[in-house]
Amino acid sequence: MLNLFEKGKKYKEKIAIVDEKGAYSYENLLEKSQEVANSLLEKEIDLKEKRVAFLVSPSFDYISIQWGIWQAGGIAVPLCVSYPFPSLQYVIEDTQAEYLIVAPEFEEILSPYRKDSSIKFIRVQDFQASAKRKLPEISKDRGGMILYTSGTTSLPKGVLTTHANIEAQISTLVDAWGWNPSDYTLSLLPLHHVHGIINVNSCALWSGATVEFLPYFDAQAVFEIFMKGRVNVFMAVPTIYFKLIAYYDTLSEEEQIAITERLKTFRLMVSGSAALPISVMERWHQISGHYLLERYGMTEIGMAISNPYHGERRAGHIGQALKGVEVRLCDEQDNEIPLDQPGEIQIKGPSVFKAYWKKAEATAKAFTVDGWFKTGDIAVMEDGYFKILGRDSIDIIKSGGYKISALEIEEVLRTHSSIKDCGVVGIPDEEWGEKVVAALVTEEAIDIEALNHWIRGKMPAYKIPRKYLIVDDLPRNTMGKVTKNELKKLF
Ligand code: MCA
Ligand code: AMP
Repeated sequence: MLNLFEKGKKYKEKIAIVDEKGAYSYENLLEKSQEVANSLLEKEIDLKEKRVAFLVSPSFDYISIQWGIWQAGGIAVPLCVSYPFPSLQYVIEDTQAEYLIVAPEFEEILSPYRKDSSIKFIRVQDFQASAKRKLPEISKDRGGMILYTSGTTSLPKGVLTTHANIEAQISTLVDAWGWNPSDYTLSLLPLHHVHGIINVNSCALWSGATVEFLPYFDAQAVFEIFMKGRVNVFMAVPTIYFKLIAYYDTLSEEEQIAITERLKTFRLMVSGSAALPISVMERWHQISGHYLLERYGMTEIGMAISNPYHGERRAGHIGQALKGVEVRLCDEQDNEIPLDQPGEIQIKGPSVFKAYWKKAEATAKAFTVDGWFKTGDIAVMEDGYFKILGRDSIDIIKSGGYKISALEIEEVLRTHSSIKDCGVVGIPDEEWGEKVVAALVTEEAIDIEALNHWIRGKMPAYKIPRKYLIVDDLPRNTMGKVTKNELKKLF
């Protein structure tokens, strides 16, 4: 990761970050992150890949801490600000984090760790200015970050990327999308996922650009920031574009004209993390004059396929392989097939993650014998552009850009005393991509409001079912397995 900090030194005086508290130069960022590194190291020379979990809202502090962990030789484990305690606990304990850095607003929720002798509880406000000291030399094959992703297992898996992986993920996009020091981006995506961490923040800061934080999504606030005239690069998930369009449509003609004029001056607008509906792409083009650049990626690989920066951005398609990323399509036996036939996307290249954290079996299963990463996404190439056709597992749901495991939700629902059995599926939804819904077989009458309240204490809001259906039994095949396609039809 050293290149990120080296590049920062080039832009010392420039504004790197704007947050609720103020504006910070690259020099401020380098100083603060060195302070964080010094404090973490104390008397040690190198954190040697110890896991450092941190729960900090998107801000200058967040980036300083992330950079500080990297510079001290630790593995950064960003925690999601909207998680209830059990979800935070899972990540902290699964990574065996030895340090927990906590912003004031999250001290309460993480207070159970305050007296835990196995973890060092550090308050953000306790980082002190200190004398500069030599920071460790970190080889790029060392672990740099663990992000959690849901999948076909009931519990999320930690995706371990090395400094080299992170660097490859950033530099590929910087080149492909023309990032440069005059760019100014708005960062509003959650910072426990690749989209916000790599595509937005890290690409901008690698390039000497400015990142302005909006720590929560709000359509009105987004347009207000746009109208200040600085932002020229914007990246978001399709749900956000949907919500921006809905809000724009409520404005007066005069306000709409002013916004449209402003958006036309942007350099780049990108959509990803889930399929961009053609209707959203077309409407956004009417509003902004921009064809959204749709790209395809995954926590395990960063970005792999992208519509061109220059050239036609084709609706309903994800584009071509990015430079440095090898892409092939395969049949179920992992044999490569021609690109004009539907097959699983498989990926190779320096941006592909190292391993699922402490899950050797899952890691082995995710790769072919000759080292290709199996994405589970089915695609085909049409006239030189890849198009996603679906996924190989019905148990993976994409809602609001978040990847959600149906199995994880089912497992939690089954722990409820009134629920005998259940089945969770994603059903198509214009705004969210898919909506999580659940069919329940219950022991007794169940109060849905109370159930909702109960489940919100156990998992983040974005994972909870939006609709429940009480059924006598779940549809099953002759083997007794729940048939999820039949289940979907019930909704
Ligand atoms: C929240 N709500 C939902 C969902 N999420 N309803 C249905 N489906 C959902 N998925 C409900 C909440 O419970 C709440 O209702 C209301 O919507 C507002 O919630 P809030 O959290 O405030 O929602 P929001 O702020 O409007 O969030 C929408 C959002 C957010 C901004 C689109 O979902 C988001 O930030 N998504 C981005 C996720 C992301 O970055 N994914 C990248 C991972 P109530 O008031 O009743 O509670 S993928 C990735 O990194 C790969 C590499 C890639 O390719 O990018
Ligand atoms: P995540 O594991 O959260 O990183 O999500 C990665 C998944 O998001 C991929 O495996 C795809 O299923 C989906 N995805 C990302 N970008 C796109 C896109 N442009 N179109 C369709 N699906 C996408």
